[in-house]
Parts: sequence; structure tokens; C-alpha cells
Amino acid sequence: MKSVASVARKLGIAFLSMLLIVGSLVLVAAPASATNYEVKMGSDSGLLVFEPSSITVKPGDTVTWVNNKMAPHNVIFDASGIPGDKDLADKISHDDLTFAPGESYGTTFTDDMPAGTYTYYCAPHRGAGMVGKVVLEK
Ligand SMILES: [Cu+2]
Repeated sequence: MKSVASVARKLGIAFLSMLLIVGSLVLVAAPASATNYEVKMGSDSGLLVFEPSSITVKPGDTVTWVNNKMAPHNVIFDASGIPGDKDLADKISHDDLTFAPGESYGTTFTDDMPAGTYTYYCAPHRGAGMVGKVVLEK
């Protein structure tokens, strides 16, 4: 009886050790795999730009566009400016115009999306040069 109990205790300890190891791997992996990048729509000084205008991301990262100055703004990707088709361009675009400072929306760049340069623009200010890009690296 005593030996059964001691085997059970050893198994329990082995199981808990496994949990600790797996748990620590998850904790180490999680922060590295998802970064949120903020892009201002309209610079602090009132220029019609995305700031920063170029961002490099890894799969799992999110780009959040935050309305800052000189609204309204939006974020439009189209098929000619991305390494993907129209469906993907529509899926990652945000055509709703932001008016209030602080309004925001985000796009997560996922592993099933092709690597490459995703260019986008603000529809009301495209002619003024309000364009940006997200480079997805794998
Ligand atoms: Cu704009």
C-alpha cells in the first residue's frame, strides 16, 4: 500500500512539473508573438500624414490606427497595393470615416496572409499624399 501511494505521489509530481514547463513555454511565447503598433492619423502638427508612415510587422501583430488631427480619415487597402486579392483588401480596410480624436480601429496581420508590402491610403486625403504602408515579414 505504501509503495502505491509513493508511486502515485511521484506521478503527481511529474505531472505538475510537466504543467509548469508547458505553462512557462506559453508565457514566454505569448508576448513575443503579438505586438500592437499605433499609427496616428494626422500628425501632432496637423499634417495630412500617417505617423509613422511605414511599419514592419510579424504574423500575429496588430496595427491600430488612431484618429489624431485633421479628420476625417480612414484606412483603405486595395488589391493593386497589397500582395493579395480584393477580398483580402476589403477585409483589412476600414472605410468608416473617423471624426473624433481618439477614434480607432485595428487590423491583425495573420499567418495566412502573404508576406510583403501592404500600401494603404486615406480616401479623403489620398490626393494630399496621405498614404502609408505595412510590411509583413515572416
Ligand atoms: Cu485623412
